[in-house]
Amino acid sequence: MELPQPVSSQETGESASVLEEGGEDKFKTSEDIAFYRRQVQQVSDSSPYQVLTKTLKLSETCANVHLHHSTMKEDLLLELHCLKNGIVRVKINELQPIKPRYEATDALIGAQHPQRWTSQSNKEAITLSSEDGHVQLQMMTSPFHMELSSGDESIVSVNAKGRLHFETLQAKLSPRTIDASSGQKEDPLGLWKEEFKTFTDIKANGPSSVGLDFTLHHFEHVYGIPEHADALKLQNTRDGDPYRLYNLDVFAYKIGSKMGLYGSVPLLIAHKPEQTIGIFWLNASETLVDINIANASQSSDTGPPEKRRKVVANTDVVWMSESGVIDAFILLGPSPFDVFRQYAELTGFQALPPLFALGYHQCRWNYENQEDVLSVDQGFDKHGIPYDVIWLDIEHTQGKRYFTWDEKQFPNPQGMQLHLQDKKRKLVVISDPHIKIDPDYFVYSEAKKAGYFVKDNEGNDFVGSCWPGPCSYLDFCNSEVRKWYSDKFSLSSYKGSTDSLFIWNDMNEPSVFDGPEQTMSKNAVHFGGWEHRDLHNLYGFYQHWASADGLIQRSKGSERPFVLSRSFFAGSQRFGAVWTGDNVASWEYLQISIPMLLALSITGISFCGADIGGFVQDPEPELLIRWYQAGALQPFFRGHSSIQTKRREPWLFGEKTTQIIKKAIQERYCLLPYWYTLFCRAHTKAEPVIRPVWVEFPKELNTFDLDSEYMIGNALLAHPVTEAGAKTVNILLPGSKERWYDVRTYQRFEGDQNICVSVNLESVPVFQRGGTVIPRKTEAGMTTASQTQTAFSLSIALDSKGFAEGELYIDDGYSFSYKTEKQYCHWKFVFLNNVLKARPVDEMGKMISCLTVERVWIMGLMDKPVSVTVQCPGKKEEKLDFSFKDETMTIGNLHIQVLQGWLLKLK
Ligand code: NBV
Repeated sequence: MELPQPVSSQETGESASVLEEGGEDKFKTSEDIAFYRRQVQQVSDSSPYQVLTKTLKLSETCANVHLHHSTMKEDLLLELHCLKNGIVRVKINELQPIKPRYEATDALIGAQHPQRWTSQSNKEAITLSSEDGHVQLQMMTSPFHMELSSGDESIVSVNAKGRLHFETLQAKLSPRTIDASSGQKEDPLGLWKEEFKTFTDIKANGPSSVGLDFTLHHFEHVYGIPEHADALKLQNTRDGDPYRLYNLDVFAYKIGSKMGLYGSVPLLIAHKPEQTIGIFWLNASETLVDINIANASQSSDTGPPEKRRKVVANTDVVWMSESGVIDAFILLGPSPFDVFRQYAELTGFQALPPLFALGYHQCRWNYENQEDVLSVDQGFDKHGIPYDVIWLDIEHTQGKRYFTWDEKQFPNPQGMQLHLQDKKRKLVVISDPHIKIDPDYFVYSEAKKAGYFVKDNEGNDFVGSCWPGPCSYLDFCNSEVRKWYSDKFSLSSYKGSTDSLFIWNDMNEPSVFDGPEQTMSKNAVHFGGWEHRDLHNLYGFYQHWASADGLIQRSKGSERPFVLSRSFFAGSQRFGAVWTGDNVASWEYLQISIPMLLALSITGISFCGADIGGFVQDPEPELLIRWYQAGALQPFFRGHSSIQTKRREPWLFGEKTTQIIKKAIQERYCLLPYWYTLFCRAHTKAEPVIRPVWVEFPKELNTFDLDSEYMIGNALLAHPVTEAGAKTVNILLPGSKERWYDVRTYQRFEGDQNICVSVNLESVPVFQRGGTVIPRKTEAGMTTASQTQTAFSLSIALDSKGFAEGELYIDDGYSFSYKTEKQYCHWKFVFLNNVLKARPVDEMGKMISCLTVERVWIMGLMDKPVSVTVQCPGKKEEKLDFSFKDETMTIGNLHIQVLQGWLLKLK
């Protein structure tokens, strides 16, 4: 690939190496990681830990017991919690650490709800049973390992492979760790000092890594642990190439790699036809995950013969983290949706986005000045292409000083926003975490004075190079800094901002151009004395949090924020959206966007997207078209491009391309009632907005490996075209009892078959599942706000029993009044026995809406109805005109108020 040139600006701190594609040798491989080498080297046949049975204590909330290391003579404290919602928490810390070890509890929300254990013990084992009788935990005492079962099924073993590893903190340079007599190079195990390229990591606390293995019984399909540019189904790492969770700025990252990218969610989901479970490893330091999927002959099941026959495979998962404690949550499912809910009850539900954020976003590094912004805005109007938000990247600031404007290029930012506001459009601007060292820059001077920057290991402000040159980095891990940063978004502080300006947090891994692996040195120090190594993966999470809070406070708590963050951790879903960073304009990156977004979606982060068109390099028109079509079917829908690329607003590639892109965007806008309803379900029920096909068809083995197609909610199956020159696409329509309908032609297909459909440049294969009702808008409009008065349509796809159901959620689209005043309506539509009924999902919603349903079409009607009538409350039954063709009936000109109990009867 051709290397893009660095941006030319003398002031900035960028270097050519920042923009090297793949830039792989900048980053570590597992062999470069000392704690990984140590843990792998120490693998032995059996665990050195034993349970000290006599120390067992049961309390209201947990069971505690000591684990004794037979050679090191050190004791650990094991805490076991059984939470009411089907979660078992396994916590291991030092019994008496010489100083506290970091716990990533900010990722969690609220109180857990423990239940009591009862116990039985003998010399060999302690058996714990949960109060409700659903969970048993058998703890073998020597060597220590545990079997977790629910009912009669053994589900997970813990430490069965003896990989419990806990490096207890020691006083500096204890003789145990430096063996001077070995004659080897100083500290070969990287205990107190680790070198990588030109960087030396001096470890103030010495070795502190932790690790533990989990055997997942009879599971051979595992997913999750984003972010990796790889297949959805996790691969065996027997080759010594573990999945890495370490947030890094990787420009034009390599596909098919297990290296760490911008964010991390340490949640792994295992699935088999009968059950889905999750392991959530709550640790914010660098983490490596080894996966060993053993095939049938390798798996050793010692259970009774009838169970042994059922063995397919076991998957061993070893989690290893550089510091902190062991805090693992085993989510017992049993369904995929149970796992999603269990995880959300720990880390929070997806924030409900303002409606505009589900529209189309137009971004570029950079829109040069306000004329440029206004002419792009006008371009959308001129071509009749809907869009909601235009974005400004780093160049809009005065020398990369966030919260300021380049006054030459943007002399009237408020005027520009008011102009956009008139058209009901928004502006998003970037705000990165690095702060230019400049005593005349108010953000710098205030933070400097208050001591709000991360420190280096000598107690000075940490200094690293980034876009503005030498910078210090805000210590978002300190709640006081977050509060202060949030205040920076107030209209009085942020000059030139208005309440239609929203935020983008980039470079928050954090990216430090001259740091090891282009990030912050692990021995930098945060508030509370924590080393950066302890919480690295949480840094971006904290900035995202502070920005979202800032926008909420700006509106005095009344309006929903929109903040996009590049870096993330477990729980980031509470603050807004994330995207997959610096992808490339090639077909492979379009393809990989699907599994990447699915992995995020099943690990709680529903609001996610990938740069449409590819950030780096120039897409040919066909790729751009296909990317728009795919992006319109993904949750966060933003076109974005790097400063080195050619301009690519949708109308720059000729009339045909413009029209096809316009159609894709318009279709997205028409489908927004469905997307918004799905976001409501993600917000309240933790259902991923887009989801792998196996989530909807958990028993269908042929769905378990699918990366090219996915479900949008439970009703739509999308298979975007992601191959150059495609003339046909092979699609799996799952489910032997299912029916599927092509959303454009209404053609019906039976499930459980592979079909080959012909495609042209305009085709986007999407199928509606029989048994569902999808709400749509009858017109796309030019913005989401312009749709407020637009009528709905309902597309009803019947299953083989002539049944269908679906929902519609609406609220004002921007405030919290859906929560504080129940200003929403949530309706359900059920078609049964030739009658379509509308009724509220719950009676709590108070919103009054006069919006109407204009059009209903029913697919899969075997016979043409003789007549159709509608009955609205307080009105006489009315006969309706309809048309019927190829099993599909269409009723237009309905004008029924959508939100009142009405009946549509077919005879
Ligand atoms: O701020 C400039 C870019 C931004 O456009 C992109 O989306 C981010 O992922 N940013 C990275 C920094 C420079 C990347 C080379």
